[in-house]
Amino acid sequence: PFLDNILAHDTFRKGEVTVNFIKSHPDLFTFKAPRNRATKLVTYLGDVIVNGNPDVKKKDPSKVFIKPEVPKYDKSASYPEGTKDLLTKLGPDEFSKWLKAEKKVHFTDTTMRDAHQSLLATRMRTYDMLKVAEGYAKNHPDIFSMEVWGGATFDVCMRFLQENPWQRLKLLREAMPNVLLQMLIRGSNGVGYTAYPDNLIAEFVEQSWNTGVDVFRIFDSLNWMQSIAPCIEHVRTRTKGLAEASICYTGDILNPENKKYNLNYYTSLAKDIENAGAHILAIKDMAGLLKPYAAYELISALKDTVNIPIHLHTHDTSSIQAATYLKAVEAGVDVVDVALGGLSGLTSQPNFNSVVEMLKYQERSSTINTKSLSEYSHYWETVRDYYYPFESGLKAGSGDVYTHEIPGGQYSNLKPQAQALGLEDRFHEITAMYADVNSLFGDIVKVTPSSKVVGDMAQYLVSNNLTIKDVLERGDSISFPQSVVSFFKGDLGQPVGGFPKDLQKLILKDTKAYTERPNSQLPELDIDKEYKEFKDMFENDMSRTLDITDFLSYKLYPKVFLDAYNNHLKYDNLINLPTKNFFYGMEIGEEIIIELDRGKTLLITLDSVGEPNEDGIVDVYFRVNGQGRIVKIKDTS
Ligand code: 3PY
Ligand code: ZN
Repeated sequence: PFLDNILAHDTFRKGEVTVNFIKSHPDLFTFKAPRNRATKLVTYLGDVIVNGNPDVKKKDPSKVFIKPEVPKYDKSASYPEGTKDLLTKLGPDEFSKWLKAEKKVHFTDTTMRDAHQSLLATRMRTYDMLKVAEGYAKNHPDIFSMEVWGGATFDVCMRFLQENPWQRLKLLREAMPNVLLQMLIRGSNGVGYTAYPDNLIAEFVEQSWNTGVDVFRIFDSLNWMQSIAPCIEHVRTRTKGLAEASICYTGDILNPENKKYNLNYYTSLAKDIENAGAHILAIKDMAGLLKPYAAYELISALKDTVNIPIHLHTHDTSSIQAATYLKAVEAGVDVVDVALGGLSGLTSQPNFNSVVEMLKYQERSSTINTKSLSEYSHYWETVRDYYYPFESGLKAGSGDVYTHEIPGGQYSNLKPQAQALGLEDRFHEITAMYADVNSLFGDIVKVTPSSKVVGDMAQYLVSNNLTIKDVLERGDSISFPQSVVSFFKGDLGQPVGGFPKDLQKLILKDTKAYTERPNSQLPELDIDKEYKEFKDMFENDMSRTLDITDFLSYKLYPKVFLDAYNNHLKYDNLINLPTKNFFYGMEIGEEIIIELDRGKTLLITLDSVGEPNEDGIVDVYFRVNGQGRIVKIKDTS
């Protein structure tokens, strides 16, 4: 309720909200005293039972869910030593040397970040991860790292899952203390879609490390060193973690017509990354364009160029990326990214289980236990079903990716987006337009957020029945999407080879472009002052203590944070609610157990659901630990 006032306010709608705005409008920020936690949870359940979860657009009433089986492990056993212990022992510089000297191939498991970001619109809940995190870390201490945070997960956690991303990270850290935890950070854009002040990103890096991140995979959406280098510096100065900086791979180095993104381009970028102080070099093949023989050439050349270990990331959109890993291993790659079988393949990473098998009995094979991997894969296969509304509908690999070059995560989102725009029958037109827009923009590196700009433009042109020719001939009379204007202004930095000048004029009209770092246009944040103001604005509310990490969430996503906070006041922390009930409510007679805190549980039963009265209010009858409780819910259908 209070949020509606805030969101309707002009300042908020224009996206100009600051802490000062909050100070000068205390009337908008009066929070109600917290109610009892059990009542809040049944209010949430009542809401979903009566009105549905707004994020679930199409519910299948005939869906039958199978209970996921958590693989067995010894709860009382201590954690075997893993890479996290080694990092603590050696420190990041020596750790980097150790990794490079390793003969066997190492693996990063992306199941808890990129895999579900790329297959299930990032909707995987902490609840399902925590069920297996401890056992997985105990059974697989020999993995290199678990990618668990960053990228789109930060935003989606708050926006759609009513979770606090920092709490997710903290809990995963506690459950997996022995192996490295990894995050993806978009250089100067942090985990957002635009540049932030440098000291905000530095603080974000420090707090991420404090909460549990060990490996920071840093990239810039245009491969711009001026955005990558400061982030490497933050990791080196503010943490004892590993700075893993990326070259984002695009095009095809073996194509003789490719003059821009050729082998020289990548080796020179890699050298810059090493010189900037990275501990590891990542090849981030976000669209899955790195073909097997190109991988061999690229990795061999990079090994001759830099002294740091090389970590390869890809997406299996074309369905041939296991072959790329094979050639990468032959060329000496140090670590590869894989996802557990049940969440692998297509727009996700190659299948962990199968890649380990591929290398078995070979000189670089690893010690990973594939029988155990299989059990965890079965778990994820079953869990995945609970997320059926977020499946992309892609059924097979596609060689079209070499033409349109759409990153994995974006490709699986594009179909539902096209549907939402009423363009589902024109999906292939959109992907073809994506390629045309990329050429129009001068062939840019496409990864979040630059990929979003290309996607926005392609959808805009198709939905308005405009062509590239229209843009070139009468672009001065077309008003382009905001993200496109902002990109051509320089807000995401400078693309390789610069902007096409004539097009830039057509798009910008009277707006002036700049070529400095976007961050240099942004004033430093007065963190102490603003953090204090932030805490003051919530001082009347006692439902949860806010700390510096909440302040960072708020600075990165003000509206989304306030929204999530408001939901927290209304529903309490939903992190322990089973996924079935979070998305689909409860059936009559269903009993669920919710663990509030360690050892404190609620047994909730749904007895019946009434009919709406003349005001549209529905009585929902629960029993909570045996006591009857009626919740009144407004039917908004
Ligand atoms: C992200 O930035 O979220 C990505 O996964 C880019 O590939
Ligand atoms: Zn990826």
